[in-house]
Amino acid sequence: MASKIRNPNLRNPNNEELLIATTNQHKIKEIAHILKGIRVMGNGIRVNEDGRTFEENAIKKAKAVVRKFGQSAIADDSGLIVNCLQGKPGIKSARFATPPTPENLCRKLLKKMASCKARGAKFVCVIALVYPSGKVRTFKGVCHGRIIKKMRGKEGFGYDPVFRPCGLKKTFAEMPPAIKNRISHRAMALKKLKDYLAVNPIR
Ligand code: ITT
Repeated sequence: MASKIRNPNLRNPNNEELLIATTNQHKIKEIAHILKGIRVMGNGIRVNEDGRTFEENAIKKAKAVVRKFGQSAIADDSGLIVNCLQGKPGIKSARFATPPTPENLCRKLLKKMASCKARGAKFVCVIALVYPSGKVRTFKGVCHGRIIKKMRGKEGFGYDPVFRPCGLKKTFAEMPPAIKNRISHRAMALKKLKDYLAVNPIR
């Protein structure tokens, strides 16, 4: 359930903006960049992400913020699915290492994959849009790639230093944010949201 309020803006949301239910500042930055033309504001309420799927967790996060403010909100649940690890870390990507710094996450992943020859993986992002009426829409984006053997680059967050998208030579952490924000799982999901909002404006 919703427990801890982490964003100081929580008490004074601007009703004209699209609320994003996240506690992750990197996501807010990427979402704001990708959703150019739509004003966005992060409002994170920590929820227990105990869903079985990205969809369930994204809906749960968005619903917590909708309950708090009585206005529509979106949430992002995302993660890395690695083929040779039977889909792990998957929906548990944020909590795969302790503390979950990018360094720790990447190191643990590389260690677990030490003997993996096939290094295919994909990032998945599900954006949930929840209305005060309870109506829910979800939008999914996927970015296929490979896990390289050493961390490379300083941009981005999470597993970016070890993920190289298909057809490109650089990891997400080596490319300018503008490039990642054109091709990422988050960009794909948000493009579907944007297309939906163009036909179904919130107000
Ligand atoms: P919120 O739940 O508050 O939004 P979170 O970071 O806990 O923040 P998730 O539960 O969706 O978000 O966990 C997603 C994790 O997957 C994230 O913490 C990263 O470790 C990883 N991840 C997701 N998208 C990523 C990306 O674009 N680049 C690198 N790692 C990513």
